[in-house]
Amino acid sequence: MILYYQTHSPFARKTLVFAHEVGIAGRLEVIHHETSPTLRNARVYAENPLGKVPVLLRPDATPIFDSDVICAYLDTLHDGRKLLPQDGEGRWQALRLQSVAQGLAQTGIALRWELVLLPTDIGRRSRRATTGSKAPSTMRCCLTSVT
Ligand SMILES: N[C@@H](CCC(=O)N[C@@H](CS)C(=O)NCC(=O)O)C(=O)O
Repeated sequence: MILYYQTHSPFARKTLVFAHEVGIAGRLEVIHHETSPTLRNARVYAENPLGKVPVLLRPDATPIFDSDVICAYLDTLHDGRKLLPQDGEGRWQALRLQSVAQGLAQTGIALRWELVLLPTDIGRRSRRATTGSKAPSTMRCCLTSVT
């Protein structure tokens, strides 16, 4: 299987960490693909209509995307303890934690765009606005909620 990946993507990293945790990382060929709202990547768009990584290319099956979907799929490929239990309270605890991870990744990416990547004039206005932004407190709340 091929994983379209981007080293600075928390979503892509989540899938690779998951693969390591369940012991199947050796089955993945990880290929770095640079893609962003300002850099269209045709190879990524060919597999994911949203143009985003991570994407998992499966042999003899359609590609799948979205880190949560990829993690759920990877969890079906091993016989060990499932990281996403099928039922019971363990399932809701795992999905709760997954939501926190997803929220942290989204907030982190949004902050990076606001503070680092936006053109200077927009960025300057944005940085002023960020003083009252809820992003830092979202980060704090998410981290508190898992500790
Ligand atoms: N919900 C998706 C989000 C994936 C995502 O936003 N990936 C970013 C990299 S951090 C991306 O590929 N962005 C390219 C774009 O927005 O065009 C997931 O969990 O996989």
